[in-house]
Amino acid sequence: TVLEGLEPVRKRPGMYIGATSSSGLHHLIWEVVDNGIDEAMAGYATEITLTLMPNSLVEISDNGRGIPVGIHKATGVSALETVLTKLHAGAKFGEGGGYKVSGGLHGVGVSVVNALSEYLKAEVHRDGKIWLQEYKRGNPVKKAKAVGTTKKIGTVITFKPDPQIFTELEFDWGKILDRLRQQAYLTKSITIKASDRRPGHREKDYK
Ligand code: 0RA
Repeated sequence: TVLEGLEPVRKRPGMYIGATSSSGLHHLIWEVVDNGIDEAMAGYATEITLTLMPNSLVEISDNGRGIPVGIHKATGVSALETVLTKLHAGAKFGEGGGYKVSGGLHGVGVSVVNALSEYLKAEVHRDGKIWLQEYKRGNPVKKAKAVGTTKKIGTVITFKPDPQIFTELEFDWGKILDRLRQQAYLTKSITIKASDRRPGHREKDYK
């Protein structure tokens, strides 16, 4: 697998997400949701939740396998940090170094979301532990560390798109619901729960 840093993404965001307008902004959401959909198609995730919060903060969780947290052979850092800080050529890798081809047709990877986020937090529930790592503009603030125990399994990604990159920072609830409705329809085994916690609070579930 070819691994590259995130500088090219911040230099030429349009090459990875098409645009830095509203369209590109929403691409960040599609990318993370598509990873949850991949986990559903692989037979693991059954639920994806999306929460829009004030200040363009978005939280997307899935109950898939959780991004692997073990040390990744090729990089010497956790697989979690590798997944979030390296561009990969369309392949997903697990703890063992094996990889699977992403089910997503045009997924560029969550590392692109990280590169284009002023702030991103990854929380992984795996093997009874909660793992946490935060990033600023794609750079880890610290190493990933276990911060507690859990009975759940899955991934929670919270991010804030970078105003240095995007010309539009307001997420469009209607546009998001359209996409989530389609994804839920195409992926029979998934339930998608969406919540808008910006002023005027609204919610929608797709089964
Ligand atoms: C790399 C490898 C595996 C899963 C994932 C990444 C993964 C990424 C995301 C992003 C959001 N949710 C996610 N869930 C999983 C395979 C895991 C394994 O082999 O155990």
